[in-house]
Amino acid sequence: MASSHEEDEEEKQCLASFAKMAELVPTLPLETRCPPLPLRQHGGFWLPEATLRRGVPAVHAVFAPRPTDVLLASYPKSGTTWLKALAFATAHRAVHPPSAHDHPLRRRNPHDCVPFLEIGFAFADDDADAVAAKLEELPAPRVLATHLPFSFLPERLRVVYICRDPKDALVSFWLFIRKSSESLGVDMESFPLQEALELFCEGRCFGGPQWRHVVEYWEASRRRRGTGGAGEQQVLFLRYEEMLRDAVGSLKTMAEFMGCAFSREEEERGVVEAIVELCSMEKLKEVEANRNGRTGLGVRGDAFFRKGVAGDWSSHMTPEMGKMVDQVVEDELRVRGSAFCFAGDGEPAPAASSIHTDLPPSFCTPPT
Ligand code: PAP
Repeated sequence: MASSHEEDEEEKQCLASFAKMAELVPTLPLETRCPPLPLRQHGGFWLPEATLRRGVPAVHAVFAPRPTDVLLASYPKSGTTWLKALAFATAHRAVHPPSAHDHPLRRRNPHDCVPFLEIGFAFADDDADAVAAKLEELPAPRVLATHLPFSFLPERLRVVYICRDPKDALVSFWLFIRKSSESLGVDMESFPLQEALELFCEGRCFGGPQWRHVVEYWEASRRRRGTGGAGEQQVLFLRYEEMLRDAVGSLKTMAEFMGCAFSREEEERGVVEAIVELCSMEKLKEVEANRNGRTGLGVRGDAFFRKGVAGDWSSHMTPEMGKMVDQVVEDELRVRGSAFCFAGDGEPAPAASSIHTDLPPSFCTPPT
């Protein structure tokens, strides 16, 4: 277990090393037991080799953030697809009202509406400049996504993070791999749930350790909320479970943070509810691209939409397996000295009116 001081040192060294990642990667610890990709450990996290080799350097050297960009960040299987749909529909509601029959989310997978930053750079056939040029072409405000840890991000970004119960994220990941095993070339015989659980508890999984991923963003959200000076990161920390309980309230908070709060007139017209409905599991599951299509990265569209509830881990893991995760997380958070709690920190989610940012004011024109 790394102490908090050791983790700070790791973060500093990690930042300094992004430029020479290509040389560094072959020397980093390797993990091949967690499909679908070989992982390397750097800066305290296990990330896909290609992400480290090509994705991270390009994000720092080629990607040019804009003040109006919104970056959606998450540990895998924490509600990214849902967050992408909600943020995209909110940011572009002037051009694409949620009721429009040809709304992009009625035709395309949310992952094809909101690209992953580092994954695009890591896995595209094009070179980094060509990928960056495509990002430049995205209509403003750009909504982008990442699974990178907070300490791997460039500065000056407005970040919305979504956190989920680690047990549900783990089970959702394992079922996702099982569902797409054919296209991912994964032999599930060698990846039973017990193996996934053990790797997860050692933090040796995509983006792991999950708790460290979450805590970095949570700490950033508390450090910077309402006090960020120009050029600083600002992080809105959302919880999947809270979003399930109150999707409308969460969306209003997110829109305010994104700089495109819903007007009273929009609220009265039911625009917020219409976006929530458009992005609901039921509606997204009906979309042909999400039923039978594949995303731009070749993954089955339907693999991203399963149950979408809190606590479903218990349908797949025994109570003992659940306790094992809880115990590891609790121990690790104690060693780090973090006040973070997955069950909630006793604080209600920040109300939209309590969020003060120094970021540009609303950049969306509400639909007329
Ligand atoms: P990713 O990291 O590969 O992008 P991500 O979207 O974060 O995946 O996670 C998928 C989970 O979000 C699935 O959870 P489950 O396996 O426990 O069911 C998926 O069902 C859920 N999900 C996808 N879309 C929605 C939605 N519209 N509302 C609620 N949950 C959703």
